[in-house]
Amino acid sequence: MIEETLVLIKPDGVKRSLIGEIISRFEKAGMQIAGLKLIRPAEKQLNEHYLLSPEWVSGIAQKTREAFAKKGIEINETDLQIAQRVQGWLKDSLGSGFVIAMVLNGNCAIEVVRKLIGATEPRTAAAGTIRGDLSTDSYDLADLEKRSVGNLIHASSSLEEAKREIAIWFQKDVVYY
Ligand code: IDP
Ligand code: MG
Repeated sequence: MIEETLVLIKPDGVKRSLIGEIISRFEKAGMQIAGLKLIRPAEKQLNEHYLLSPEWVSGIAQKTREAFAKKGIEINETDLQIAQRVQGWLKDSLGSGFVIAMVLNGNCAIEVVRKLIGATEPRTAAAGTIRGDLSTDSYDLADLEKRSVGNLIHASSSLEEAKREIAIWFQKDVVYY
């Protein structure tokens, strides 16, 4: 099935001059660029992109609690407090510089792009993936430095997420093939 997905090259990728390298990997895999721009995200876009939905709040809280439990630390915060803290880091990070926003179009674009970018944590992302090849950042270092993990890219992870996110970053100026 031909799909569209939203990809952001985050400020860490733009600052490291990895725009060409990253885009070429998507193109070589057969993705078409259906929309592309270099922008400084507005506060409204940051809030909409990192929306505090109930699913995201409980998911991120659970992940954070589990990570700290492994280190023998119990977190005395509500799920919402944990999620707001992480959301603050995410907004600071995505808002810290210029971002490449693009819509990619292709067969099974959502699944294929997620495969190409690799797992969320670059340290454990497989070699051959964008995150695995181009970064070494890890959750523990990010938590220590009170920031989000620098993993170069955002990509939608479901059809619903793609639809919602494309509308945040692109108006009707997206050109589809
Ligand atoms: P994804 O980007 O692989 O879809 P999500 O779980 O949607 O990962 O998280 C969004 C972003 O939040 C990640 O890309 C990463 O930058 C950051 N992030 C996720 N979990 C953590 C964490 O435990 N510590 C720091 N940053 C995190
Ligand atoms: Mg995600």
